[in-house]
Amino acid sequence: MKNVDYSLMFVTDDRITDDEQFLSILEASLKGGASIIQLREKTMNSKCFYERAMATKALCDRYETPLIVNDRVDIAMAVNADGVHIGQTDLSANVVRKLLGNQKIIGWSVSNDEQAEISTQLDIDYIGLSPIFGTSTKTVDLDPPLEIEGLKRIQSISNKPIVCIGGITKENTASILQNGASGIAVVSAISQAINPKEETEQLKKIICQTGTKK
Ligand code: TZP
Ligand code: MG
Repeated sequence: MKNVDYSLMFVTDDRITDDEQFLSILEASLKGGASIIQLREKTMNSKCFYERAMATKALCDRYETPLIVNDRVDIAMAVNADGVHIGQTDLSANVVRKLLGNQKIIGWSVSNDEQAEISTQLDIDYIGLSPIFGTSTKTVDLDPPLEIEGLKRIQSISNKPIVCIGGITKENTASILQNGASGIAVVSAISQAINPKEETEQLKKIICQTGTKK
């Protein structure tokens, strides 16, 4: 599995603890056209994380949409997810590649030019440019927003597909895609929407109208 559509990544919201509500939002995002799902749980114990990952994988399979797991290579392997997203303080990309093999997706967070430079040497599939704008969804380990200027710079440094995250809404999606990103990753735009399916559809429409870097 590779040749991934990064255009619309829904990153699940770990503030939603109720399983039924969690799965209902996930399914709405899949119905609305999310092209890839990232399961992100920052506080769950391993048992609960695994159970949520199994349920998430089953739903993603039903919609033939790839699933990647944030941070946890063990959970990704346990549920046969399509890959992982790792940050600067997680296992190194080399170690993760050894564990997962060549067919899986590895995303790596980049928050500055130096990390973008390093990313060119790594065996990873995309970089998660973080944060592009201000956000209140992530509160720890958050660098200053890169804004469109930062995206333009990093785009000229990195040879990897760029998926932007942080404070992305319908209003700023087009400018991100017009400045070199291959996709957007959103939490609250979808998870906190009154109608998550409609919101996903609207984001998808903007993405289709604007186009993405391949
Ligand atoms: N990493 C950088 S910003 C962020 C993560 C997980 C949160 C993005 O959430 P939102 O609600 O889309 O701003
Ligand atoms: Mg991480």
